[in-house]
Amino acid sequence: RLSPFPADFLWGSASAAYQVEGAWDQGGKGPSVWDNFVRIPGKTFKETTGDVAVDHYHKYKEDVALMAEQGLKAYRFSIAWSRILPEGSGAVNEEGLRFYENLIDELLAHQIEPVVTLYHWDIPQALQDQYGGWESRQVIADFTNYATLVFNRFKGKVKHWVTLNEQNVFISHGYMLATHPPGVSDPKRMYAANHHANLANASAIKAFRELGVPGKIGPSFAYGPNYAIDSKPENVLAALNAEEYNANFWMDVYMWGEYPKAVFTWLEEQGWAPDILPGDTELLKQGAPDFMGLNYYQTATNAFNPIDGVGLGKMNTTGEKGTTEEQGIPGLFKNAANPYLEKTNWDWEIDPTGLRIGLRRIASRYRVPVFITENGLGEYDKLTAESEIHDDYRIDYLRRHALAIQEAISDGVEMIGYCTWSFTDLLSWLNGYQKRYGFVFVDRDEADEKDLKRYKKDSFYWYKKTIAANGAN
Ligand code: BGP
Repeated sequence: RLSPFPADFLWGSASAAYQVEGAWDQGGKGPSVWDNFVRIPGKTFKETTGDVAVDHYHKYKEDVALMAEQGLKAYRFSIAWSRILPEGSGAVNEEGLRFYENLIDELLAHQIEPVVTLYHWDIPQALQDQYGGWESRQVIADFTNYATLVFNRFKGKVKHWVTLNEQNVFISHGYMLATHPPGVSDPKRMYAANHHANLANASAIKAFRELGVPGKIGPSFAYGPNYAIDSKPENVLAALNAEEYNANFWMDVYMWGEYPKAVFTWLEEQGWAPDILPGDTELLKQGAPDFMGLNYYQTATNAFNPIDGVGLGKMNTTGEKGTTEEQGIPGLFKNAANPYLEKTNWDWEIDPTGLRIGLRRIASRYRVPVFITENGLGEYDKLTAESEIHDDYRIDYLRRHALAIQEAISDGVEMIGYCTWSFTDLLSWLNGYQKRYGFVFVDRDEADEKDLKRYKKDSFYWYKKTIAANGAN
């Protein structure tokens, strides 16, 4: 029998500053690494930028009114570090703080809980130029100071805080796949930057506790639970390797302050291990989060990969089905298509049961409450002549994932809430504006901002009913 959702379950939706705000050079904001990266030819789909995005910076009241109409309980958004500290540290831009204060007050006036992400990939360009951003230990102090400023300003108003969004994604894409800023491919640099991000995360959580900020704090991790392609022992081992390298490698550090031994030994053998200085482990151990934020989109299915097997492969960023390349770590594992799962046009496998499996694994490994901070379906949507959007595929996707959460709750997993990705349509980092996720359609495409008018999709009304009933219908 299914247990009901808790009475205070946070039915929410999420976004990130760079993907919605626009106003990239307005209101005293300094440039972030993304503002620069999108200007390098060939880096994003059709050279799309977030310069204007969906202009949430100017239209936030209209967007909050739509959230209120839907009955949303929580809205997760990120603060752009360089809107608050244009140089990354030092002089504070009061106008930037006021923008977020206005947004938070507007949400609270409509009984919507603000869930604040401190970092969703947009480190100030000034810090990248000064000392190489995440590659320098200086980032730990600068991130902590920025976090402290924000904690002090918004404490009491914000109850749930997210430190870093998808450290595993911004680090691996930034320093290995070279598809995110700074766009390099160098494992030694990657693991150093990653170690500093771990320390910055722990240091911000420590500061949060020392300041006595009321509420809960944790990172949001991009979790894709791993399956073996079949029961051949070499393939089962490959899936175990993948889970260890792609998930435990990050979440063990968040929770326990230590890297998994097998991975760290491998890093040492490769000559890629980060320098762990005296005091690092103590700091990491002081940064255990109150909850694990999980962004769940899909599972990964794995198979044996020989030592001369596949390495990095290209992603599908065009929406042409079947263009994702095989990839893996030679000698450890590779990804394989799961014959039981359907795929989106961007080759993302649809797997609601995988969410239940992932929630069970995380709850039993770490014994912390879980907050799903992202989950959703990126697809082409069509505005009809009657100004409607019939996204029944998205309703089906979300309904099945909400049900998987309810099943996990019934299994005993402690859940804080569920934020869908996303509330309005927004910029998909590498896929432009044609890959849409929102409940609210925004009329724009890659080249043309059009009028940025908002239209409610069918899924908007479905989620409204689901929230009102406190459960999927
Ligand atoms: C997550 C990010 C989001 C969002 C989402 C969808 O990794 O945290 O910012 O973009 O994925 O991804 P995409 O836009 O690539 O489809």
